[in-house]
Amino acid sequence: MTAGLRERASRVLLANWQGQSTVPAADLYPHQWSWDSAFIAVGLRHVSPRRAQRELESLFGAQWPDGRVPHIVFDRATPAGAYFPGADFWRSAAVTGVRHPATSGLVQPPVHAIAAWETFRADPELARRRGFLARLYPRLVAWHRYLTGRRALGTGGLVSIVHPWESGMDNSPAWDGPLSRVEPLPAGSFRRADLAHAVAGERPTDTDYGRYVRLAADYRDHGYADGPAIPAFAVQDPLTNALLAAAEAALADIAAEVGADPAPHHAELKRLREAMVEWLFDEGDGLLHARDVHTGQSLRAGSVAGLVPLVVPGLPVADALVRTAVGDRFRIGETGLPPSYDRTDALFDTSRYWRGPAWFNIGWLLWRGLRLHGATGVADTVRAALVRAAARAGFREYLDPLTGHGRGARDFSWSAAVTLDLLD
Ligand code: 9YW
Repeated sequence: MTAGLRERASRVLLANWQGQSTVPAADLYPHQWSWDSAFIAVGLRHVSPRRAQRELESLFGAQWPDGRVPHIVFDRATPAGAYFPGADFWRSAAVTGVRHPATSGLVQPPVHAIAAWETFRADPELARRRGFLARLYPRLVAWHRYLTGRRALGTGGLVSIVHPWESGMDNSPAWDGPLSRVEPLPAGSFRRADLAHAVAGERPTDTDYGRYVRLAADYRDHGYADGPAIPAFAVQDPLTNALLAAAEAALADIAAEVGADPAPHHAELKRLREAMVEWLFDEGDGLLHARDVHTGQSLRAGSVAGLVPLVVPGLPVADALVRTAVGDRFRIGETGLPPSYDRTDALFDTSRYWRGPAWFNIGWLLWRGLRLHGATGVADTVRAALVRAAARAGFREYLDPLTGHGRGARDFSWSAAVTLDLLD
């Protein structure tokens, strides 16, 4: 059944390549997205190591002077109305100047150093000849320092995100509580371009969007300054902090390769790992939970983001997370498809975006994390299920976690990319 799958996945990546970077999905997401590019590079390295390097280089070419890597880099050739909120909404030139690429002002989870290291490993000779890591290393360092410096809101030294879009899991039920404090903009005050390409019942609601747009506009109107006031939505997210910790481990490898000192990166990994366990881990339910910066309260929820810390080397609570992953709430050992939300919870929804569906990138992260901590049998089940789903449903944006049926956009880049990596 997997015959030809590699070729089909490669064709998706080639079709979505725009010359310097790859769009997540041709119609729905016609620009470059930050964490998508990282997952895309991980797959693209099997097709063209040079393109995989370009993918990351073009993203970091849009890095802001303060070190942030924007969550969207806009393609000037794409018509303005094709995506909302577009470049005219974010007005990044007011901060970065008109000669800089037009971008959003938010960030996405920092999986880039992991992708850079994997991309290097695909063809070290080419990478060395092009100075790939030598040029990228200082930019990755600046990116991580932006997060640990400017986004260390709240106690514990963990990184905070200031918008649900920054979590990569926009409408996760984990954000329902803090979002309820945000007054949504009326639905008629903006035009949702996503609904021209997607089924409304599988997307965030208009009220969700009203809140997203309000938060983004407020951040923009404060010049994207991180402080002194804390934005209305500010949470310490386990997925963001876990990927940063794992990325510090990758940065240590990169540092050693380019002749820099890996020690600060090992120290940062250790610091983040300890803080995550101390502040976000809940022994009672064997999961990490986001923490609300405003209230200091744990946002207890059943988000799969709480399992992603499995990617962190040396995580002392890994066994508990594996038990949760295979337990009733996620059943990953049986199905192999990780639901984005606890399947036993009343809020679980098999088809609405990050409120239940299984996503390929999260599956890939869990596959890596499970292997890292010796749960190879479960990791194999995840790998087999993702490959089977891709073969049956195609490279869909997300999947019904109970049936494996495809949902959302077709020919979705990161779905094709991580499948290529799983097939390797
Ligand atoms: C949006 C592009 C992005 C992903 C996010 C996903 C969605 C909506 O699509 O965001 O309009 O940005 O939630 O994780 O990066 O694929």
